[in-house]
Amino acid sequence: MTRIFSGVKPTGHLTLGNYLGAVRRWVEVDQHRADGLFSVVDLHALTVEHDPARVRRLSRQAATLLLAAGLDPALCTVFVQSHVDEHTRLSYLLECTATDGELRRMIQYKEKSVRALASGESVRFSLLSYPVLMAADILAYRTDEVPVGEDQTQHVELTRDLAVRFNQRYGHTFSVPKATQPPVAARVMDLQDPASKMGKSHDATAGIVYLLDDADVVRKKIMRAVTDSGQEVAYDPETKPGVANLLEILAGCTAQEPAALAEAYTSYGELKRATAEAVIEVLRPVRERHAVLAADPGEVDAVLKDGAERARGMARPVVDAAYRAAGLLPAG
Ligand code: AQP
Repeated sequence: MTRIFSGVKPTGHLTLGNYLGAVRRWVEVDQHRADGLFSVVDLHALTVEHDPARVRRLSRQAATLLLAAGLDPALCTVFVQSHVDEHTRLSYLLECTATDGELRRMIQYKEKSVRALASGESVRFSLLSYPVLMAADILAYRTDEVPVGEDQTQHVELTRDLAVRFNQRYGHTFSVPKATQPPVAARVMDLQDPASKMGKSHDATAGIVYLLDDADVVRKKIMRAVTDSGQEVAYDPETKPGVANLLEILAGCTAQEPAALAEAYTSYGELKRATAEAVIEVLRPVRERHAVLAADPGEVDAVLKDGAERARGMARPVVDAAYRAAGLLPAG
């Protein structure tokens, strides 16, 4: 059976970008057709300045939202990354496989190190090494597919390179995974800045729709979205990035084609209204289930405990095999 791994990092409240680019597909497609592992990758949230209490809160909220969105523990494994030691155990071996040069080429490292320095913070070493930990997250499960938004494809490429290199050096140990993307909305853009990705850790929030925003807030954010010059509704990401983003969001919510949808609207106002209502309808059940689950944190904890045990059982033999292959003496 195909093995799938993917995750969200608790660096902020989950966004519409996370949902349309990743989570929705995990729920509607991936958990039904494959052996899926879906993780709150909390160690990745420590690569930038963080407040421990906030990371803890956001980790619980992210796990609750994954379940509220429809991940079913009877069909897949939902767990928190730091509960399974195998990820960090394997990460070191992969640090011994990766090169300094290839990590410095990672776009996210370049962007986030500039952001950290601009706000007077130092750049943590883990910001450079985190794609290696992400590779460990994936390779520890002999993963075949990694369903992610477009922003993560470079990291999955690195993961493939590390798997191939390790296998060539030490004998076949890892599956070589591939990234998969949704047909639309693989890169949802910020509503106030259609040149930037909608990211949950970004400071300016007016252009970001969060999964837990209520209907009025969603409506306001979408009605105030930046559009483009001209008045014609057309799907052209190059010359009309704001309108194209709205069409992608609407297409993602209604399972239609952005170019075909463009023909149905004659004004930006009409398109915004339709997009806002579609988003509100998609998020409504998620918010409602989240409220029920959040009232019973014990149930979420039980799912995470069970998920971590299952994940550990899958990762342990793979990581042990990697340790032996690399020449480390078995503990006996
Ligand atoms: N805007 C997006 N459009 C489509 N997919 C997206 N994803 C994230 N943003 C978009 C996908 O959601 C999954 C989890 O994302 P993440 O937690 O790794 O990253 P983030 O939400 O982008 O959070 P940050 O902290 O703001 O991250 P940076 O600044 O690193 O981008 C992934 O599959 C991701 O592709």
